[in-house]
Amino acid sequence: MDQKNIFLSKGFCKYENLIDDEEVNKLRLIYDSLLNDLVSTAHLRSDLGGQGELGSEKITQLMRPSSLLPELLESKAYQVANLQAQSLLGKDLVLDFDMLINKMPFTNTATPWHQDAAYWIDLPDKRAVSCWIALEEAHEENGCMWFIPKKDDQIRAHQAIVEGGALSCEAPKEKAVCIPLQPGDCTFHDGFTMHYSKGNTTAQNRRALILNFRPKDMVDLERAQGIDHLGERKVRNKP
Ligand SMILES: O=C(O)CCC(=O)C(=O)O
Repeated sequence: MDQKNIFLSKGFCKYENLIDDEEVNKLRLIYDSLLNDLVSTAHLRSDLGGQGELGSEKITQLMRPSSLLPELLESKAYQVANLQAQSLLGKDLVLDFDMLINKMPFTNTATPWHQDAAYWIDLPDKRAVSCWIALEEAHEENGCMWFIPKKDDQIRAHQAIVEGGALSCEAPKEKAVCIPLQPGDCTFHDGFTMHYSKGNTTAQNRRALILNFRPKDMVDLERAQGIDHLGERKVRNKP
């Protein structure tokens, strides 16, 4: 099966070498400068792992980095990810939002099982795909992605385990598939695909750049309702 058919049947797939080493290195520099800039990024970042103080988050989630650095939108990574997203779900897919999710060394904090669609408003066109790009080798010990093959587009009941933290749902964990990646590789997952990552038990950061794509009409509809992916984390989509 090719990647597109794997994605369409399971709700996720892996792409090797989405971006080359030169692009990985460029993105690492940008990534680190944003992570270390606690002033300009303060309004964009939070702790997906709970309520860590600014700069000492267990899992740093930094939303819309391209709002600070618009040149990211023209970068190779964003361009090729958008093309792949279009090849998976249609030519009308555009970037909805980007984010950085970093797991700091030895923080050992899992990202709980969830479906991304739980964070989003219920849109009439449900096509959406997230591209999770590894900026270093991602493996079980530092928190690579795990997915449960998708059966349908049903949204599960979600709740935040820690107030303000990540949303979580019950998941048939025995079906989970672990997807280790090399730097520059990525996974694509559908908004309804349950996924999770273990904590980072290593001495290095686990840096991932995540780009979410959906039909342009749906992005327009979101914006018209004030959804810009900068607001609080909460359940917006229920069974
Ligand atoms: O990076 C992680 O640990 C979680 C990423 C995630 O949940 C996502 O990309 O939707």
